[in-house]
Amino acid sequence: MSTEADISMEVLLNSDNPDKVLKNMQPFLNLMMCYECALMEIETKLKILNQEFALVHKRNPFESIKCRLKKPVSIVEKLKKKGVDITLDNIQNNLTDIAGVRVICSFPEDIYVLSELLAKQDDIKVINTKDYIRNPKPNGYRSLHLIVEVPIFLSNEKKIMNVEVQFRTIAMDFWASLDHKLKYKKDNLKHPEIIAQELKKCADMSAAMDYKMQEIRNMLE
Ligand code: 0O2
Repeated sequence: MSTEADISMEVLLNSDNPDKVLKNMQPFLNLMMCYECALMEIETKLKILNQEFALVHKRNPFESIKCRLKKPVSIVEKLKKKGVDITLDNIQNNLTDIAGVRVICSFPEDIYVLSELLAKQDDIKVINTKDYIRNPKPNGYRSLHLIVEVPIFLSNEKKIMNVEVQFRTIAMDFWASLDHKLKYKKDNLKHPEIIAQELKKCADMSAAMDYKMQEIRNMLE
């Protein structure tokens, strides 16, 4: 049975400005608030680990952390691509990357140390892992992706929310931002395949550099 919120979600399909429509929808805003709280929980957990590492091991396992909520337009696009109706339930049941945290580490080893420490916390449940570092994508993309469930405590309920946590090194992040540009400019390029080949070479070189620098760090320690 369709709820009122689901029906108003249908309005989006015919709207020229889904961002504006969605911003006026309280149930949607409530859901987004929950995802934002989940982001804060994960960010705090990671910052606590960083703080402890700085004191105990005299190093920071991550350099920076970025949190983002998926934009309404991208949510609608992704649901359409999946061929499901645009409803709040479908957002929660079909999309696991509404809340996204990107953790940028200096060294590949730190990615695994940090992700394991996060994963073993007793209020966290890892529901999916994609290791694009041990198994890079054919284009050279490297990152470790975890989908985790984290509880948030509101005034009258506890909710379990999904968060996508992407771990990558500074070099992997630098590469991914350039690759992202290729994705959007592809149609206007004469030879996108040549750029893709060059990017793949860069991905392999920077991965080699990541591991070489890690070896040096380990020798220094
Ligand atoms: P945005 O704007 O970054 O969020 P799924 O989310 O599981 O339905 P998929 O593609 O199987 O879809 O998930 P996957 O492989 O885990 O990738 C999800 C996210 O990883 C992407 O989000 C990107 O952020 C990043 N990513 C994956 N592959 C690549 C790549 O080849 N290059 C770059 N630069 N980033 C990549 P979105 O939704 O695409 O975009």
